[in-house]
Amino acid sequence: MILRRQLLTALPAGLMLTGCDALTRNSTAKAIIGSGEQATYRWQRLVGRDGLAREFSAADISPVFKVNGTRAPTNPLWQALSVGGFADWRLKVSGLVSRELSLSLPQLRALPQRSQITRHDCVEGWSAIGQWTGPQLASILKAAGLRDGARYIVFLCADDYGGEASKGGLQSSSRYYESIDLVDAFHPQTILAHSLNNQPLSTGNGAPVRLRVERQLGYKQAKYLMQIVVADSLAPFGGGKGGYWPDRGYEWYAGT
Ligand SMILES: Nc1nc2c(c(=O)[nH]1)N[C@H]1C(S)=C(S)[C@@H](COP(=O)(O)O)O[C@H]1N2
Ligand SMILES: [Mo]
Repeated sequence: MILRRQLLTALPAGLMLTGCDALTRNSTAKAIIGSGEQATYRWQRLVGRDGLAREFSAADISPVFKVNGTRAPTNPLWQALSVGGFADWRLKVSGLVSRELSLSLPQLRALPQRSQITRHDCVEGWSAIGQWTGPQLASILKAAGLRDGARYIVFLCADDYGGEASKGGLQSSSRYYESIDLVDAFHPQTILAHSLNNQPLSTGNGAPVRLRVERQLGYKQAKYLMQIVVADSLAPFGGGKGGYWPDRGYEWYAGT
């Protein structure tokens, strides 16, 4: 509280705190607090930032939800699972957990479900609104039990992505992955979605299950999930920056 007060008294008179989200979206406030990812991250964590991403109504749902990045994984294991209707797909949960889990699609569907109509914002300049359904990540993490030292949840995907050079992608293709901190992991709108607009996820949109972490940009929404690792450090994964795009210079904390 002391820290927050000191920060507030540093704000110029006339800038009212109308709500964390309103403030963090306000570019003036952002500029005053500081620029860049670290400042956004610290500010949002400082004020708690447990607010919800905006939810929309069914009438707002985009007629087509664009497919971006990988459109169909070439990984033979994923392809075999897809041919089998994902009956043999299992989501592994490992790392700093008390109990490792291996969850089937029916098991994920048997957990309490959350549905949310949200807007997906890609850094490439397009947005789409869709309804996502699946269990909250929190219920899965509670079932696994986090051990001491747990700081990050890392999502390992089935696809290698090479990127498109014209879009700043590169170079060497490597396995897609992403990661979030525990605040986002236990946020109520953070779900493992198996459905988009009440249909099982299409191949393009990330079948059989993808992450939805609604307060962050498109590239955090990892598709084609295979494994979740609870970790104390991001260093061992990929290039060490916490995600396929963060390894290529994008912000790890991609708050909107
Ligand atoms: N596994 C995986 N997840 C991914 C990507 C990808 O290429 N592979 N692309 C990301 C990007 S940049 C965006 S904008 C969204 C696109 O999701 P969509 O294809 O459902 O629109 O997925 C994100 N998650
Ligand atoms: Mo994106």
